[in-house]
Amino acid sequence: MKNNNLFAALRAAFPKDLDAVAVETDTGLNYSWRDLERSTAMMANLLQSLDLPQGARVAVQVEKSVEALMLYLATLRAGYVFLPLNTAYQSAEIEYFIGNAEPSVVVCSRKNFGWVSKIAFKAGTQNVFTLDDDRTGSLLDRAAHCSDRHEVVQRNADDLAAILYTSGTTGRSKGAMLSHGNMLSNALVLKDYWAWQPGDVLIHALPIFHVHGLFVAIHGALINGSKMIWLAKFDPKLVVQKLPEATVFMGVPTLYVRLLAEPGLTREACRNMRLFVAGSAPLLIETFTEWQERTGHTILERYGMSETAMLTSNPYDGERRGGTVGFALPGVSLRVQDDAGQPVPTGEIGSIQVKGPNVFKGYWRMPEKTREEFTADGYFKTGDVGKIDERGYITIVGRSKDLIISGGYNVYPAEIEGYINDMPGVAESAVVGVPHPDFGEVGIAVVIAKPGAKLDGEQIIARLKAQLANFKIPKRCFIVGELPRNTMGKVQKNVLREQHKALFA
Ligand code: MCA
Ligand code: AMP
Repeated sequence: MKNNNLFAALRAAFPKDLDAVAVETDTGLNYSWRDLERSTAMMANLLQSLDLPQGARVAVQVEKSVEALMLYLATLRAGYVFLPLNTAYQSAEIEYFIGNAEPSVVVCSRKNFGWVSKIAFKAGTQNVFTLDDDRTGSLLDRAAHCSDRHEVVQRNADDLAAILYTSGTTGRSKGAMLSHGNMLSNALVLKDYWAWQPGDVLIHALPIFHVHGLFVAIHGALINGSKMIWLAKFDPKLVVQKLPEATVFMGVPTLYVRLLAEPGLTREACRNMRLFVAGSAPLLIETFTEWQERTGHTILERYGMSETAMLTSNPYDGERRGGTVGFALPGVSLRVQDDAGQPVPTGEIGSIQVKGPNVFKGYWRMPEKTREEFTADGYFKTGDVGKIDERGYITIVGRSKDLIISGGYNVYPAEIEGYINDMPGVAESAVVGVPHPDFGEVGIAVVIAKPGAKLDGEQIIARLKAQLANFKIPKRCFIVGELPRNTMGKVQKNVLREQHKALFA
């Protein structure tokens, strides 16, 4: 029987020479393909020795490191479900994810072990390991005693491989369940569509707890047997320095904006580069054009979601049109519908819906929510609003979901408003996204005080910082007498966005 474990496909693409460099780090370490093979075997054996139930979740909140990458691969290899968590999440956020996902294994950094393990044990997790970005931690200590031989566990295409939490527009985050088949189909399509070649080298500069860095970038390189230049953190100077040794780079728009601020970004520096990919947030046409002028390269913009991995892409050969996200990828059906559920004419705006082998299996333990997000004929409602021009290029013009994308991270206003509304003296609040030169968009808060209460914007921000991941914190907080409302009494967020649109201009 064919093994549909995603790891089996990635493993099969390793080059013949297992001693060649697979990952080169910014601290001067070289990991060979054999290292990846052996270490993932050892970690997979460790996980399997824990006697975990079928479909057990392995929740991981650790700094970026090659060992963290190995842990992801080992989880696949052992047939368990990987649950990556943003390192910026604080205790309330982690408590929710662990409580909701009920992982059998939690891996965290040593400095967080005290509070993370408390949360994990309370939720019934029996195994909590540490892993730090200096190749230390109890996970590695334990794995060191395990065999480096391991047979990849048999998985079906529909078996779960990962759960990615994506915040809900109302209430709490939903776990998008992705299968081995979802991810492998997407990786294979992109390998072809972006014309990955022998000898390609990827600069990996993104975090590894979201689709872009974890799936698009890592699967892309591995399924092509390509070396990665692994940067623990995005550092524009270091990226520019490494460009001559690389052929492929992937980033959210903020990374391109920051790279353009580097005088060293020249045609000469990009002489060996083949492909620059952007996504996760809208790429401004100014950035697209300036990049072309500075480097001679045309950024390829693509569009995707946690629930679907990649959906559309500008072409590799053929015109890459700035401001568009290109065409639906092979195998993806994409349509634009009006509110009545009818297709809109070419060039007109409507809701984007998609279907394909990459579309997720539903939200973890939320069958109702899952049903709501699919149409009767099986299309997933992306919550993005867009149009398709006469040549078939798709443009995202907005979002029907109330979501701010800041530097490639999603911020859900409802979540932040909930925290602000719980503060003493607050009557109501509204969080909206406004344009920002570096992050593309950032959140700001507009707050009304209860009668007689005195509020201070700075204090509200300070309180939020103590509770939430840093990227979610509104960059400014205004105390006002009233919020603009429509005749139904609903807050007009578009009016607030308009009022504050020049705040960071
Ligand atoms: C950091 N800060 C931010 C953000 N990042 N504020 C708003 N939005 C952000 N994204 C703030 C911190 O709160 C902090 O503020 C200050 O900036 C410095 O923090 P630091 O962590 O040092 O920032 P940085 O290292 O400069 O990070 C910026 C970054 C990072 C490199 C652009 O945000 C990043 O890696 N973004 C990529 C996200 C990503 O991978 N997205 C893919 C999602 P203070 O000092 O006040 O505390 S996958 C996806 O969306 C789909 C499927 C897709 O299509 O790919
Ligand atoms: P997430 O679920 O965190 O992966 O975020 C997915 C959302 O990011 C999508 O629904 C879009 O709103 C947005 N997105 C991703 N890529 C692009 C892009 N190239 N242009 C505009 N929006 C994008």
